Amino acid sequence: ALTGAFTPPPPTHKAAGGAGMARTFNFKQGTKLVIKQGDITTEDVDAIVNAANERMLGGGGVDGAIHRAAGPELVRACAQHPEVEPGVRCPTGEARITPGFRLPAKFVVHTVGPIYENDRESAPLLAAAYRSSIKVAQESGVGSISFPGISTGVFGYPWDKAAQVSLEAVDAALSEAGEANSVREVRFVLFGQKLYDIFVAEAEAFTAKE
Ligand code: AR6
Repeated sequence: ALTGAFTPPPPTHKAAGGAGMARTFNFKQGTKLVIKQGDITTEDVDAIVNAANERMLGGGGVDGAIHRAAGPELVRACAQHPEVEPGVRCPTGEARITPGFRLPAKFVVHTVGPIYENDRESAPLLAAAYRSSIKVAQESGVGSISFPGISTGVFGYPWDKAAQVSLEAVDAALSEAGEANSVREVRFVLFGQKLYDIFVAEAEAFTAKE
């Protein structure tokens, strides 16, 4: 009765449950896609993406972790971005870039995902956050970039839907840039195993579609 219940993990799959699990895929225009479990603040890439809020002066979750690891210079660099309206430095769906200061990453791309309301309103805003992030990264010649699961924490986006929208948005942004694309590797760095598993499943379905 248990036949087929156990499938050996693929070679890139490290011990189940352990931090450091990672799977590698490819977007159709050639950029490498890595899905991994871990802490984004330790990523040794050109840029890490922060799931910020519109004020852009820090917060909880991954935002708090990035500000703690980058040091107090980060909030000062954020504050230098002008307010586009009172209290808003980065409207939802847009992105801003700063140096990474004490982080291994050279840059932090700050973006703001939506507070989840419903798919019709929230999906275009989540997609815009990813596309804007890729765009500002490309403008700085970024070759490798790590994303957290934007909006999957306090902003409450359902995880399976977030994974689908996120991967499709990055794929579209990379394709749109054409020859001008500098981004050769995109990583999703997910904190917990459940979100990691959901992103892996979506990447498998997504890359099989192409
Ligand atoms: N590395 C990777 N992922 C992390 C880390 C980390 N060090 N820490 C948390 N996560 P959230 P949001 C995951 O709530 O939903 C902030 O207060 C976390 O498990 O950080 O976009 C901002 O200032 C979750 O999967 O961001 C905003 O006000 C994901 O990162 C608001 O939260 C995002 O969770 C943004 O909400």
